[in-house]
Amino acid sequence: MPLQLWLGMPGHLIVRSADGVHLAHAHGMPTEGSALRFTLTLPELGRYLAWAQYATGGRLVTRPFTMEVDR
Ligand SMILES: [Cu+2]
Repeated sequence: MPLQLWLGMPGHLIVRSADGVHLAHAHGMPTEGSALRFTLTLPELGRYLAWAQYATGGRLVTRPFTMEVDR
């Protein structure tokens, strides 16, 4: 399903370090098909909690995930 703009952007990403010290926000750029690409520079290696948010089919979708930054 095609992406729709949400708050003026095709996608939003909130990333928080596991210890809560760092918080980052990035906007997604559309790619081929319905994928989103986020570019983000994080201050430290380690585990981060993330939430990607986008709109499609007339509804808002929030996808939580964790990621391990090791390089
Ligand atoms: Cu945003």
